[in-house]
Amino acid sequence: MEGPRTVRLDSVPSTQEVARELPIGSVVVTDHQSAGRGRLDRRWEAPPGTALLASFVLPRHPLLSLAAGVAAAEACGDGVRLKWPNDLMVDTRKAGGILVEVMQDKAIVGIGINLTAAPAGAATVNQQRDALLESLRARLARWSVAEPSAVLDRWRELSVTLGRTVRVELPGRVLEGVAEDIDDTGALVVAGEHVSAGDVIHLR
Ligand code: BT5
Repeated sequence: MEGPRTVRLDSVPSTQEVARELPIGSVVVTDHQSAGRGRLDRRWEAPPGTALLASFVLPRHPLLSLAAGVAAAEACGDGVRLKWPNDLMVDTRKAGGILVEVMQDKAIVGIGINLTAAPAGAATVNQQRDALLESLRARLARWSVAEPSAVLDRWRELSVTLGRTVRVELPGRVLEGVAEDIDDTGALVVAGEHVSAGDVIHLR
């Protein structure tokens, strides 16, 4: 079996599909995606050469999405915080996102971070792409095998969601209340209810 690889591509529909074929420890990075994906069939848009666009092949971990958020926020550095479940935020604006796709024997962690351009209303992170890639690689290697309790504690420290009044769209209804905590599974606790998937809107 071949060892981990670093694959650099000028352009690709999405780095996620390339990464699926590679062993744990590999990374796929590109200048441009023609069909970059977010969660739930949403699009991830970045003009060529303006963003870090990478997919990391990692071992599975029960809190991988939060662990990847922690790794990415730390790699981005000062002022970059986390909005549940895993948006990278600069103040109130989104600077990056994370898409975790779990396979039988590994997981693909896709990370997009705006560097020199961002869509209207979004933010950029002031970092060099290659330096950020290396720092991300190191932090992901550490956090993807960390104790779940350590991931949860660090996520809480980096969160801009906890303590806020939020709105969550659930199937068939809307829940509003204070985001009190995340539970052991990574679900957001809003007014006593545990929300395991979805999008939150920070109110006020
Ligand atoms: C995410 O989805 O935030 C996960 C994004 C993951 C992108 C990486 S890039 C490398 C790898 N290969 C891929 O194909 N994907 C991964 P979600 O939480 O669903 O947010 C998507 C929403 O963010 C969109 O519907 C837009 O509203 C917004 N958006 C799109 N592009 C953006 C950008 N460059 N900056 C900020 N917001 C953006």
